[in-house]
Amino acid sequence: MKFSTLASGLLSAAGLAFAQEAANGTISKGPFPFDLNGSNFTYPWPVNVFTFTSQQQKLQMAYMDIKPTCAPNGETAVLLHGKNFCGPTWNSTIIALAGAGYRVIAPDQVGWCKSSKPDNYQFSLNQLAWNTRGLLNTLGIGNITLIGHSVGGMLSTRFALQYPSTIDRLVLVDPVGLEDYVEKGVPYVSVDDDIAAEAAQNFDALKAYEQQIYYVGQWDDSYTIWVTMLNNVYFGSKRTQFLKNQGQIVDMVLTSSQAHYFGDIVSKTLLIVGDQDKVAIGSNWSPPEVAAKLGHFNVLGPQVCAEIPDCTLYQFPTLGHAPQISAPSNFTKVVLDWLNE
Ligand SMILES: *[C@@H]1O[C@H](CO)[C@@H](O)[C@H](O)[C@H]1NC(C)=O
Ligand SMILES: *[C@@H]1O[C@H](CO)[C@@H](O)[C@H](O)[C@H]1NC(C)=O
Ligand SMILES: *[C@@H]1O[C@H](CO)[C@@H](O)[C@H](O)[C@H]1NC(C)=O
Ligand SMILES: *[C@@H]1O[C@H](CO)[C@@H](O)[C@H](O)[C@H]1NC(C)=O
Ligand SMILES: *[C@@H]1O[C@H](CO)[C@@H](O)[C@H](O)[C@H]1NC(C)=O
Ligand SMILES: CC(=O)N[C@H]1CO[C@H](CO)[C@@H](O)[C@@H]1O
Repeated sequence: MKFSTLASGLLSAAGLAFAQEAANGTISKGPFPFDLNGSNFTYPWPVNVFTFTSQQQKLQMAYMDIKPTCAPNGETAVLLHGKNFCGPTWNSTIIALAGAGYRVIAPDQVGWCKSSKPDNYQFSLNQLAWNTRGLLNTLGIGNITLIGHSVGGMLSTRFALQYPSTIDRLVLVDPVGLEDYVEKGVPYVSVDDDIAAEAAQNFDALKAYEQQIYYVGQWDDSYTIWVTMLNNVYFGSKRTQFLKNQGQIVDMVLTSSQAHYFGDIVSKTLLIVGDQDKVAIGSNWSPPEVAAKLGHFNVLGPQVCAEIPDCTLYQFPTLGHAPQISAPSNFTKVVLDWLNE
């Protein structure tokens, strides 16, 4: 019913149709090749593909669509991954939400994982939100609980601003861009430099970064699968396009700050941060005095939550950038307790 309201709105009111403009495409349930668009990771649920036209080309977004594993509550949760992640990194969150009656949609964004890696694409948060809203429209899904992590949290912020009437609740998990990196002094580096940095990545470098930044120096064997999944895309069949897309995405995050819009979010919001999180785009190429100012999630969490009109803050004192991976049961409890309020 919620979707028919949305759809009739789309058809009846030109103004709303414009406000709701989104990708329009088709769904395929495969079967797909083992290596789908450069990722050979076996996803924990079946992969479907949304095909749509964007920027004069056919593109595919891969996604998982998980049914509730208990009595359905009629609601849909949409989970947006971060830069070094894919839909499956939400594994434990998906299990918990489906177990609480939610239908769960976990897409891979264009430029990541099992989705298209276009040679020529103008990445923007607005464009990725347009793609994702189109997938949901095509599935007949109106209102959602939107949960985004890291770059996916920044994207969720943009999504909530762009399609406010389709958001029931918003959960931001260690989102990047709680601060405007450029405003704080991060020097601009070119997309070419960003691509070169992507090309220098390998398993050991990814693991070392994740250990230091995501897991506060700790390592658990259960984290290794996510480094392997990511590294196999870096060295997979779409390596060249992937490096370019990821470089473009770094540029997008640097140059598309949403930090000045938090006051405009109308959705009921839960902001979850790990107080030890230090992630900041550009901190590794900024002068030390600039880098020292960046990525203080323990300060940024309270500051940003005070700007969002209807915000609840949850801080994990001992955790870093990925609480849904490092403390999955604590994380899902915080999310479900808030959703059930
Ligand atoms: C989406 O595309 C299909 C096929 O071209 C068309 O029939 C349908 O009207 C479009 N829907 C919207 C909402 O634009
Ligand atoms: C997802 O979680 C389940 C339950 O803990 C586990 O059995 C499975 O291996 C996990 N899958 C991935 C890809 O992590
Ligand atoms: C979506 O949810 C919001 C918040 O609960 C509500 O204001 C809005 O009317 C709903 N939209 C639709 C299309 O059901
Ligand atoms: C997946 O891709 C990576 C990178 O190309 C490769 O090293 C690995 O062997 C592949 N895995 C399988 C199971 O084919
Ligand atoms: C997770 O919850 C348990 C049980 O309440 C608690 O002992 C533990 O400190 C929590 N861990 C984190 C990282 O919050
Ligand atoms: C750009 C690209 O290679 N896209 C492919 C992604 O996977 C789908 C499904 O197999 C293919 O149809 C696309 O060609």
